[in-house]
Amino acid sequence: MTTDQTPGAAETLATAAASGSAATERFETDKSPYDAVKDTSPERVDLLARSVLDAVHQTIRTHKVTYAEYNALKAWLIQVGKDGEWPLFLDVWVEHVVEEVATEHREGSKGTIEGPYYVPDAPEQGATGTIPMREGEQGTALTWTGTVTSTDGSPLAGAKVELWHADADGFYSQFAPGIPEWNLRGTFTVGDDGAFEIHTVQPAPYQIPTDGSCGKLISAAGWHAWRPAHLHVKVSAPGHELLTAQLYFPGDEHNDDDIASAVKPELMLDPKPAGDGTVAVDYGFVLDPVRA
Ligand code: MBD
Ligand code: FE
Repeated sequence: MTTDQTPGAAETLATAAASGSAATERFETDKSPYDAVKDTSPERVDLLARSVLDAVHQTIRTHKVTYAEYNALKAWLIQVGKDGEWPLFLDVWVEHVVEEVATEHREGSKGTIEGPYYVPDAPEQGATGTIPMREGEQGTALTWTGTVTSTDGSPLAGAKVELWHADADGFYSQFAPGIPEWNLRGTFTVGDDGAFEIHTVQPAPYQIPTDGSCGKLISAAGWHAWRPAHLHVKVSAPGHELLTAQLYFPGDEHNDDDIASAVKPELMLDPKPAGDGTVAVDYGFVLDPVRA
């Protein structure tokens, strides 16, 4: 045992490894991914599969990939599955382009990726409420007000704002052990005026787990593992497209080099001191009606 390895650091490593496989288990409980594409034609599958393989073949030819590199890739891909890190890998390095394509027609609020740590049905807090948190939860208290409207400006009564985020140590409840089940996860349902008032704490910058296969890629490539501090939301209302977004904070050193490429200028929250040691911000959402 080395002297610079504190018990706290060791706990952090164990926790990071667990988060990856917890995300895989959660995704596996959802049986709908295949149902949603059951009518996809063989022509479409052929087109997409060939297109991906062509890109791989092209990479090998262009860069003269060796057998040693091919075998290292094979070993690494096997290990990503064993580590349960496919959700992490895909959401960090692929999802942002899927989100871009899926939402390019929208006129309402910009969204961004969901990431691996959403859990549906977080406890209801009403239009004004405090997200579930522990006694003495670390982080500056944040009051967040806003409204949910349609693209024509009308308030969307009954809209839901589902909020989830990491704690000050970068851990998400239900994915890291030792945190109350719904900690920093809540559902806020707006009234007739479309307004909400959410009380939470400001999150800290976040490092994706570095002790598994994704971390191995990051260190082998000389990248970093950081995401800027962020709040995750899903905003929904009847007859409107679901908005999945994240909100960021100006001045975060990782806003310009998010490992997950999920920051957009429209997604900045700029809380101001409220005078009592807390901060406050106003930021609302505009949802696109579902097209006929
Ligand atoms: C996260 O918290 C996250 O938001 C993303 C996109 C990937 C890994 C961890
Ligand atoms: Fe996150």
